[in-house]
Amino acid sequence: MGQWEQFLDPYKQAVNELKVKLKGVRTHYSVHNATSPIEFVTGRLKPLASIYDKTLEKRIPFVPSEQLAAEIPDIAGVRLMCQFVDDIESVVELIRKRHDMRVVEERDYISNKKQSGYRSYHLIVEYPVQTIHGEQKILAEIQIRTLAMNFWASIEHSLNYKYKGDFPENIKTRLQSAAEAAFRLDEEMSLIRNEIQEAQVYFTEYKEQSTPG
Ligand code: 0O2
Repeated sequence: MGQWEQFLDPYKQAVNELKVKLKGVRTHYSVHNATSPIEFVTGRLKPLASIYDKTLEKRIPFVPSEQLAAEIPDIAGVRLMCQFVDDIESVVELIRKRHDMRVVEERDYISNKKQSGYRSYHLIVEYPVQTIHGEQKILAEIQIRTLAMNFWASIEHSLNYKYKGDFPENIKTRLQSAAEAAFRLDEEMSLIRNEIQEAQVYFTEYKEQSTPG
């Protein structure tokens, strides 16, 4: 097996485990008839090509090493989407309290949005993976954002891929105003949060009643 495959294996394991565990949080809320602050969960292993780009940016050798693992803390990445901005703090608190991972860094790009318009809350956690050689603590990045923030970030990410960060002026302006619109959407939804959640409870009960068995 290749050196990279061996190096990345625990990261792959961590992404899978974190996805199962954090999806489990959503299920626990549901069985206790409570509204989950997590709407959905995704995860990915950073592609080797993106790891390579990061090593160039950070001027570090592109070899599997402790230095690379420390400098690129998002090789294992999990994303948690929430319906409302206030849910983000609840999710962060939930993760801070867990005993199966340890938060080592927090970046609040919600209070301090990035120049691009990007908003999200990032946690770097230390997560122990059980390997055949014993326990290995690895770093993973958990990004927590609303559905609106996620929509904006996904679109911007694909455009970024096309323009390599060098956006034409009109696209840059559009993205800035789209980020503003996403921010306002989050604000509007927060104002009618109770109304929305009551409707969702009603809708879930209705679905359960009309499901045979
Ligand atoms: P991918 O494809 O998601 O893996 P640093 O170098 O440590 O100062 P860095 O590495 O940018 O800062 O870390 P940061 O700011 O925590 O951001 C890491 C990840 O957040 C990015 O990973 C993106 O997923 C997301 N992100 C940050 N800024 C933006 C942005 O302006 N637009 C979008 N769409 N996403 C952003 P990667 O490695 O860039 O990409």
